[in-house]
Amino acid sequence: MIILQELPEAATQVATLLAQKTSHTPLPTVIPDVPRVYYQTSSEVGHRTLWVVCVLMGLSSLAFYAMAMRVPVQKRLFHVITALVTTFAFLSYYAMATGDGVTSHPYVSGRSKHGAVTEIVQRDIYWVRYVDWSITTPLLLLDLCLLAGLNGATILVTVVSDVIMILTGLFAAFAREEAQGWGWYAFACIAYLNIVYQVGYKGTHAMSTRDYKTRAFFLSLSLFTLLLWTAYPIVWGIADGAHRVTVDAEIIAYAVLDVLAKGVFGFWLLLAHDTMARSSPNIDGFWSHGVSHEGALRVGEGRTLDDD
Ligand code: RET
Repeated sequence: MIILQELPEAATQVATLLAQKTSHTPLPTVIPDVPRVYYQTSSEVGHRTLWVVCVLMGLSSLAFYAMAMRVPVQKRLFHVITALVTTFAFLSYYAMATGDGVTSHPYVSGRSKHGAVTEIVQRDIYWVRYVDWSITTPLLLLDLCLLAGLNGATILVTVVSDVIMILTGLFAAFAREEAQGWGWYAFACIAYLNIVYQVGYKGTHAMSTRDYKTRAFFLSLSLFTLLLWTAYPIVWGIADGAHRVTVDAEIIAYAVLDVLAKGVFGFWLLLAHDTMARSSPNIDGFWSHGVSHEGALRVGEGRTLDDD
């Protein structure tokens, strides 16, 4: 923590000097209480961590695109979704490593006996994480939902809950009052519980008719996801919520979780998926062949709208 402003002391010195010069009209000796401002920011350790994860996400993306090219387009859905996840993570880590996507947000860290604010801390918030999560977590959930064979209605509810979770998490991070922030946090946790219910409960149910190998795979991958995802609100609560750990510690904690939740998750899903290639879904239609132009009537080819 760096003390940047020693305003009360400076103000005292200025007042004393001025009082010495103007003997006829002495200045009032009451000095307003100016809160001290401290800054919580990352150091070299955090900076290096961000670069390491940026490189890992970039390499994972290349590996996932290469794996996608080795299978026919009909079998590429999981590869494309997973490669997009790490691509977005690569971009967001690049932003953070180069000093973008971050802003300093104040919170009150000290009050006098009478309740006046005496200390303010300006802590770095990496808002680009929330942009990343609002795109990548729905894609990760889509991987799990498609694997479980969940229906469209359940997938929509899951994805919307996820977006609500991330947006309310963002509002929590930028809350003006502590109580308001924890209120947003509570909404995010409710949305998260709904995701666990939709994917965990309904997903397991939808899986009951599938073969043993696919069922065991879904169960272990979703358990792995559940454990990792549950760690995010815990880290958030300790770091952004209660401000109990440094910005570097927060960066490292999210770095480990992100590598596991995106990189390791992706390799696990795609490698297992490739070994189960015969039982994995074959997606034809628009995904593999695009829009069919056969029999389509085009305005401007032979007839015009004026002919009608
Ligand atoms: C927040 C804070 C508010 C409460 C909750 C949260 C949950 C976040 C989750 C994030 C998952 C991120 C992943 C990223 C992958 O790289 C927004 C931290 C519940 C579950 C999987």
